[in-house]
Amino acid sequence: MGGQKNSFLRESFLNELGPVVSVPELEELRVRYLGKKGLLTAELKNLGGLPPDQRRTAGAALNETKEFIEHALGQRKQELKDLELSRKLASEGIDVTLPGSYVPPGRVHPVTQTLEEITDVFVSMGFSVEEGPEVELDYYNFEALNIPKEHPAREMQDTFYVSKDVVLRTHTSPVQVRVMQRKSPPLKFIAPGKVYRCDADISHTPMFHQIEGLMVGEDITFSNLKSVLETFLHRIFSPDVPVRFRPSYFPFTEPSAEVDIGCIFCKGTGCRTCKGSGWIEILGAGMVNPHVFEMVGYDPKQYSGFAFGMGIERITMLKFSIDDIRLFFENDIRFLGQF
Ligand code: 2U9
Repeated sequence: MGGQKNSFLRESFLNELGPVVSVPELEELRVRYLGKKGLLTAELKNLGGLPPDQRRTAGAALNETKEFIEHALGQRKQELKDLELSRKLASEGIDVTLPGSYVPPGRVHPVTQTLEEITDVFVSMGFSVEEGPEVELDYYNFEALNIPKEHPAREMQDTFYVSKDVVLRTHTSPVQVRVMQRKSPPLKFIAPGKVYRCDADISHTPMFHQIEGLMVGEDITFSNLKSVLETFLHRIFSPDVPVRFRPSYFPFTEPSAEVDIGCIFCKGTGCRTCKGSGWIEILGAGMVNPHVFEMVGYDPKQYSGFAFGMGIERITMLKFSIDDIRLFFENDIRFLGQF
């Protein structure tokens, strides 16, 4: 009778164990057999009702069945855990032989490349680098540079006015004024940065980049200006490029000059880029106007200096043979990726 019960219990347990595929299901099964109200527990409780001679053998048999069930549960639990682990390993595994996903490398913007290259040349000649605000007082942008309110130069530069007295700087020259107000000569620095003019066509954008330079001391002459700019142009273009100075006019320099290089495309014979002249204008320059020195409190009898300015986009266009300035600001990576 007891033996039949035991083999029935084992058999029904094994039938139920067969389809168990998860640890929670296994726990349910354990409770059904070994829990407080479990099938085997109920049989154990029934032992008390048996005569003492049967109780011992039936008890021993039930305990054996209990051990059998516990062992089977433990074994299946381990199997399920192993299975879960190998599934996890398979799903989380990394195939190190797969090709990586391609991340296209970024590039330095061509205008920034030129700006850095020009800056490096001047730094190598002992110039330091100064910066200043892009939203500037009318005073620093015009007044202090010998461009008074009624001066025609104000019409030459189409300006973005923020208010009556505040403008987006039209050149980086206000940086030089601010530095001169702060420091005493000798001075030798460049001022790179963004400038703004209300102008837009194939060779003008409302924002572009300039580098201006200033050197002030007791005996600074036009010869110093010539040698610094010739050295610079030879370093940026080529050591044998011809350089020429033409007389010009700027309110903030006197005398003033425009600086040309021999056309780098036709070598001076005349082409579309140099409009047949054999020369390309690259810089403006001159000796600082004594009025500008007076405005910042320098004695023009004691100090002299030279200044120069150039547009970075224009130089970048020449270096990379680009014919439309607007390409720099469209942010088309098919264009930018070429430089
Ligand atoms: C101070 C005194 C003098 C800066 C100068 C130029 C000549 C010049 C243009 C080149 C092309 C501007 O980007 S561009 O349109 N610049 O021709 N700039 S001299 O002279 C200064 C600056 C500051 C205090």
